[in-house]
Amino acid sequence: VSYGQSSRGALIVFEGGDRCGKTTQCRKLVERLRSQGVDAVMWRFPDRSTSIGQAINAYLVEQSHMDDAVAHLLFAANRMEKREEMLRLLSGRTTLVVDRYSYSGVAYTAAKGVPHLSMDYCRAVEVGLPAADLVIFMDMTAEATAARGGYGQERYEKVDFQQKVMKAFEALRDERWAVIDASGTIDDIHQKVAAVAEPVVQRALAGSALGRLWD
Ligand code: 2DT
Repeated sequence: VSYGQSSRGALIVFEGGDRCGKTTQCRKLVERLRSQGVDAVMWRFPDRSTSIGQAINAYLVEQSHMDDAVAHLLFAANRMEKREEMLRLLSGRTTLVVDRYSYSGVAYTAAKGVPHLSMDYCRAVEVGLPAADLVIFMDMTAEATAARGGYGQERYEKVDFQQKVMKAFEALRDERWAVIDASGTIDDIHQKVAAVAEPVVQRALAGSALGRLWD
């Protein structure tokens, strides 16, 4: 496992509000990369299959109540428990296309506005994880998503909360983010995704250094 410069897979993360089409775009990107001979797999966070993930699932479907700090730490722990496997895959030249990551972790908790869960605190517990080479942010207003008939039954799927999440995501943006208008057709969005993702995959395979959160 190395953050140094050797041929490796890319870590590509999709972020955005609920129901913006992230999952569809993750799948299509993985298919496209594979058809080009790139070894790529799709992951998602939270990973609801682990025991921590099951606790998170119960929280999201409102079958359980948790202190906000505990929920935050569980989401982070759910990534930490996958850290070694992520690094192993990346160093084995597998590109990971991930549906949500630490950026959601920070944005959703920070959006709650709990004074002791500041943005800095939220970020701190993610330290030790690899940074995404590229964050593809699927941009869509909370109102537009709701108008799509988007929201389901889960804890955070409410317009006023989603608006706060969008603000928190804005504060996290840096030069590794590509903001893509999520209101187009699936194919149009896919073309835009491919245009930003493919060069990043090639740079990783050529040996670009893997970053760390939040350098
Ligand atoms: P989906 O499975 O539909 O993407 O919804 N979340 C996610 C957090 O609050 N913190 C996190 O670290 C992550 C990864 C976003 C999962 C919901 O969980 C929220 C929506």
